[in-house]
Amino acid sequence: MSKPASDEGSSAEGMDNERIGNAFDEVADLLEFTGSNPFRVRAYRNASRTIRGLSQSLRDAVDRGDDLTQMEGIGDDLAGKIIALARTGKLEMLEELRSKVPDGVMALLRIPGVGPKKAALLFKELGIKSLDELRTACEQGRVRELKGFGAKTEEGILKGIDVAAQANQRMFWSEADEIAQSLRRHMRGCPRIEQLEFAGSYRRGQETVGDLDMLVVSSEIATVMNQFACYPGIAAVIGRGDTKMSVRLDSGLQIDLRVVPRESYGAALQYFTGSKEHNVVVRGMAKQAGMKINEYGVFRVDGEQETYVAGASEAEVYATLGLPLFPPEMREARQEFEWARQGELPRLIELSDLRGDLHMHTTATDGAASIEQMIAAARKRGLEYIAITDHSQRVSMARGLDAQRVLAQWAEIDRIRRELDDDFVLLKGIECDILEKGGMDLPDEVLAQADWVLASVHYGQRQSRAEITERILGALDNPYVTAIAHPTGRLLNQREPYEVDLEAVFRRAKERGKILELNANPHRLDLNDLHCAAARKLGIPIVISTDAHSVNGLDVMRYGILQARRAGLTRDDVINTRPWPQLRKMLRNA
Ligand code: DGT
Ligand code: CA
Ligand code: CA
Ligand code: ZN
Repeated sequence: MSKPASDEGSSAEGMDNERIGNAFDEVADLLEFTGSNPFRVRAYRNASRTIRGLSQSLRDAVDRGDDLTQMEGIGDDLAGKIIALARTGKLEMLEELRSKVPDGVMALLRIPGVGPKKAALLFKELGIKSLDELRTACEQGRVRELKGFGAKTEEGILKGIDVAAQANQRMFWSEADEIAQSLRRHMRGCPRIEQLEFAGSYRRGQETVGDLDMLVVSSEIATVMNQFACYPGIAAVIGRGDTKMSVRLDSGLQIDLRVVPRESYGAALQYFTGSKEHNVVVRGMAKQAGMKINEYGVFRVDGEQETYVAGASEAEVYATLGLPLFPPEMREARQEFEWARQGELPRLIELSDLRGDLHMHTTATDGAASIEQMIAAARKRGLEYIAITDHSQRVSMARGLDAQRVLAQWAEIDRIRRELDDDFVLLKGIECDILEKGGMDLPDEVLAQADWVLASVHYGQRQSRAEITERILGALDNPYVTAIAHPTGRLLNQREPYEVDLEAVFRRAKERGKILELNANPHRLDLNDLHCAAARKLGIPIVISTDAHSVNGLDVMRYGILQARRAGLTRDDVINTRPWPQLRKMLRNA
């Protein structure tokens, strides 16, 4: 067996053990679905289990030309398929099988209790090709008529369809975080764990998470896995091998556990934190330096000889390449290597840098707490100033404020201010709608009396790109508007951003000295990380706001901070890190 021309190419396009295992499982599902010989189906399932349980990388084994048939359950045929998958990432047979089965049918397999056989029956007998079609068939009572189904199964399927539909979606980071924290508490019940960390997109603070990757250092692997297996809320154990175990929770989230030895912990953490793109660059640098880096460690390569040089901590792994310990949020192969070359990473913003919150609602509109309650909660969280920004009249569902009511609220704020200590500042604000036809929802004479005016689009989100862009540019031209709130209107997993020419918005914001909001609500998080980075480059100030509608709503700030860190923002890029006297001067100059 000859070595591939370039290691880098093969690993970038190739697959690791998990992906090869996934491919074999899919082959097995498809074979079973198409009514293939059960022995053949089982051969692929067994091979998948063997591969997932391996403690070494198949990619490396293929590179070295190892004899794969030495592995349990792997004959010549399967060995050939592993080589193809490791080298090209593709398997001809799998492509062919996929082409025989309509898209969507395999989604039926995600329903708990529906395997390939039942799915095949649903397809052949009722012509069902998607989750939606299956839901309709269940509701019409057609599924219970099938042989081996019955009313109970039908009911179970109907429930399971929602689970399956969810399994397709990436989870909000905030929800994944709750699970990660509860799982961490659960794993504390196992005294044999030396280290535990969650890697992957979760650690990088991505706004949504595909699955959770948990790393554990322990010498007692079985004990750790047994503890994991009894975590409440596990719907199924997907696989359990020598060092790796995967489960799916009732919520649909998959969790991969890897148990690694102490000397590999840093290397594994680095590898599984990713991103993949970041790791490709790191591996390339290692190669340049005559080294090799993988999830087991950093190795000096000397002909056939590989000597372990580092791996216990991430810092030492990076240090062997002369690289700094990148904060996980930076690891996207965007600017981090350039920063490292220049000798210094930016000091990313932290939650404790924030001194104020400039977007929140009260009982005057759709909030659940009074102004006084919001003040007390903000103080408890260490803030020095807040702006009350209730909705304007156009948002009638939230009983938005007309000119008279907002002026009354500001009079009340003046009264409260007189009772406040000097160390806390309460601002008269408003979240004023940008009307569908353009223009602001409140007259200029009213806006002129505010300390802080947010402008936002809530209605007419389906207008054309030109119309929406014009509306926002118009708001930026208004001398009393301070900032644009949630500038793209997206709701993660639910609503796409509205059509808007953000470049034009950024240019105008820059010209007019306006501020753009990063909304910290974990379901919004607009601007996204790339937008924030672009704003930073242009020197447009960002405000990170909670948009709280209750006292607890103030706690979402940390999600906004994560997003800001992914964008590379520092304290200086975010205006609500400034003490109030400084911020006040900035707003005056604006
Ligand atoms: P996710 O789960 O879709 O939100 O995203 P990640 O980044 O958590 O991806 P995941 O769970 O597939 O893998 C975790 C990390 O492991 C990933 O960020 C980098 C590393 N990794 C996984 N597979 C590969 C691979 O085939 N090649 C390389 N270089 N790295 C990989
Ligand atoms: Ca992941
Ligand atoms: Ca994973
Ligand atoms: Zn709001």
